[in-house]
Amino acid sequence: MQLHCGSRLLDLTRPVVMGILNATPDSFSDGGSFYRENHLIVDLAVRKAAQMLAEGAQIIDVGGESTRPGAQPVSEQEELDRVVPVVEALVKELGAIVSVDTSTAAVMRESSTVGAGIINDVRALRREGALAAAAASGLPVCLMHMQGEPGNMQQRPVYEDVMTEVRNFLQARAEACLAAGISARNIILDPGFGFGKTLNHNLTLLARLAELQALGYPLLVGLSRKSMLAALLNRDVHERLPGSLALALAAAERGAAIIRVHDVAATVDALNVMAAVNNIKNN
Ligand code: 7PJ
Repeated sequence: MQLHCGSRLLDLTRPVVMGILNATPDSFSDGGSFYRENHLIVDLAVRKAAQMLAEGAQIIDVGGESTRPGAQPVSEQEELDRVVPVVEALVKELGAIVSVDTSTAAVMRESSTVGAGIINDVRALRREGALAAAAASGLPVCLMHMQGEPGNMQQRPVYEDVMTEVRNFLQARAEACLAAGISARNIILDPGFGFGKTLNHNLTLLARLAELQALGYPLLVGLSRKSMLAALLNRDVHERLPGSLALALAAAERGAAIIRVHDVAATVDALNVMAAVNNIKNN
């Protein structure tokens, strides 16, 4: 299985790591890293991305909107100013496969113009103009499930049957993409860990991830440092690496194709060890 990410090919025969690059002043675990006196320094972002690529990341995910619970919304212009120069620099200077973490049509359009390779939308292309912008880009799209909006999603998440509801939502969004002219081989699905989910919802979705694989699209998971680890282990955000690795491996064992993480080197090591074990098992 291969994804055509603009001019780059991404091989998904084995799980790959997507490194997180937050071009935000306020993300929950590493916001503001590339800001000095309130100004985004593109070069600092390029250096961080270069390090993640050297550690084995195959994709760099650039986001300009913090979606942590309760985060402030960002204007379209502000998001463009944060994201587009970073995407452009990563493509030009590093030749990286860049995914752009956005729900905003204009950001999708301008990012694809400067060489983005994947559109990653936590709102699954439900915002006005997003479906058309994504279709016009010709790029692969990641459709994520979220209950509610970042401002209210963790207040009281309720499902009758979380697995069925997430699966039906993702299937319906994939069908909307097909109807809008997006090719089936350009669709990636994501259950959206932590986006309107209790600990139990998250664990159920992870334990039963293989059922989502049955929809026939590659799966992306974002579990890195998420608050489900606070609920499980009572750890601060910078003490969540061991827990994040366990979640990454659990997801990879259940068929996740793309693992979105902050800690690239450690995750690549863990996946390589898992692959070595599975290689023997399958012989
Ligand atoms: C996710 C994401 C995720 C996808 C964020 C964080 C919050 N995109 N963007 N999946 N999470 N596709 O990193 O904790 O889980 S932002």
